[in-house]
Amino acid sequence: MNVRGRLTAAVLAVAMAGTACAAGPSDPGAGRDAHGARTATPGTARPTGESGEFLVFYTQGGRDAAARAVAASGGVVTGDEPRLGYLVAELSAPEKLGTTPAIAGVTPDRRIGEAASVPTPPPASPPASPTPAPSAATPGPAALADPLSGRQWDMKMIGATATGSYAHPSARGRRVLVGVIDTGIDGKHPDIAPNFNRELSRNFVTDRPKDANGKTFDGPCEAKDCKDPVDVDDDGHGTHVASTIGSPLNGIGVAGVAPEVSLVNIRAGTDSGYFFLKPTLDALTYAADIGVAVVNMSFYVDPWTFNCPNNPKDTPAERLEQRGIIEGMRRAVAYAHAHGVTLITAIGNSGTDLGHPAKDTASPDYPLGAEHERKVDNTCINVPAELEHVISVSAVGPTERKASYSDYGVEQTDIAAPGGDLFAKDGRLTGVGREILAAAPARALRQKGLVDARGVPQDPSVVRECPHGGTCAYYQYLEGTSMASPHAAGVAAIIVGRFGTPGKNGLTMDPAEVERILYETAVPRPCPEPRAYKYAQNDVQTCEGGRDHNGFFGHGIVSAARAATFTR
Ligand SMILES: [Ca+2]
Ligand SMILES: [Ca+2]
Ligand SMILES: [Ca+2]
Repeated sequence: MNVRGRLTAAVLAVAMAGTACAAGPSDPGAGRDAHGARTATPGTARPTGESGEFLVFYTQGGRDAAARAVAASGGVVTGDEPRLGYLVAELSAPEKLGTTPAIAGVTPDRRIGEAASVPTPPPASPPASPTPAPSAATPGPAALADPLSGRQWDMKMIGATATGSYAHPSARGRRVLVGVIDTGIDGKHPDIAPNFNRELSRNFVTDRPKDANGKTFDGPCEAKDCKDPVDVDDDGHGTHVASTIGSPLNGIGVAGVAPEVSLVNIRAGTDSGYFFLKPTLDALTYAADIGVAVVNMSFYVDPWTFNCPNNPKDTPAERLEQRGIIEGMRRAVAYAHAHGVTLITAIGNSGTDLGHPAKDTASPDYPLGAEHERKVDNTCINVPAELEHVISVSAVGPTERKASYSDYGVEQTDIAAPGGDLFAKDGRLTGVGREILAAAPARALRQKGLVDARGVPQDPSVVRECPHGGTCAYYQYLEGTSMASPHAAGVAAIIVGRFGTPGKNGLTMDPAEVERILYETAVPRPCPEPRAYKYAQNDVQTCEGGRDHNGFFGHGIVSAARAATFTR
């Protein structure tokens, strides 16, 4: 799974073995998508298993040649996405397209079968929680700390506090659309609702109960057509990310970096935490088309941690698939960037120097259990973290030490932000308080057994808050570069809020300028001494670069306080 956050202690012990995985969700889009690329003919139900549908990326001017090659291989073109230069096609022998010069990559569209074969789940409508009225009035200084703010060491570190950035009403992200490309957002959570933009939110994913081999994947569908509403997050990852970016200053729960932003759920992740190519492309083009100013991407595109264009250890079809992922995401990111979207991503949780990757043990992660160890080198890339125009964020813990799980490397690390670190410097496992606290959906917590049927938390990572007379809501400690990235996205939103100009649905600003100010306002942090930093017996990571830019912290740790007062 490619969500870049992880659960706390128990999971972490396993994760320390080397892989980056978190608690993950989700699945790619089904049926129609709002922007043109017709996917499959509605009604052509596939029972279970993989779709025979593929995204065929063609080179510039190569559309017709690609279509002819599809036909010659016995395939049928069923759709077209000219913005990103690909055909959707039914193929039975994708590897046959590998020799066509006009074809840049061929990646399966891992859609699912129709809902017919899906067991009907309980109606499970989430408990209605009162939706606070939009925060029309700006809270006075006295109201500027929410009840759980004392636990938010991360916000203190970056100066998102009552005496820091919150003290500047123009630096709270008002009129800035932030797109959360993730597993969804619990739009009814009382500490999300006031800033949740339901109108613009979209879900490009259909739940997939089982994987291609019949193993449980997303599990039973919660919605009757297996398509979750836009205010649902059955994993919790996306809600956590959204809360860190923009939970309101409303007298309950936590507060986000930019507490007046407009949070748009642009869902590309499955309930189970997977982000396949097609919904991710759809999410990026959608964000660009509606005028989103900042997008957070706390994931990598499944099923490959490292995408190798030409690894002799991979089959011809696998090579074509990985080329399609690289090329498709490269085009989608360029499209979004050209439309004014500042793109921010988690760098990854493998503790790997992305300039010197040597092996990948986690791929392919779909179908379940298909991963195997293979050698990789620096021609293989982690997507989207290693793409041009994408700001990659590494994670630090409460001592500002880079967390051992965080990927790094002077080649790809742009900036650092708090993501949590359960391990003290002496290697001791410590309490969840060293992780990031943010909003969590009640239903997801119940399904994971973290909250019991009576609503009582069953794990120290979960905090329940029951405001005077109001409905109880939940918050959860998580850690990962998934949790670091939204801090940077929040600061980017502060910058757009201060310097942006009116655009399509909110303020807009040249992403290159946002990026420049984000780096200029970061607090530089030098490499540790010695540079070969020893986290544990066999875990030595080397920080390259100077004070103003290095492989552990990039340009430094993001600062909401400095962004709030920066003058250009
Ligand atoms: Ca679901
Ligand atoms: Ca709050
Ligand atoms: Ca690299």
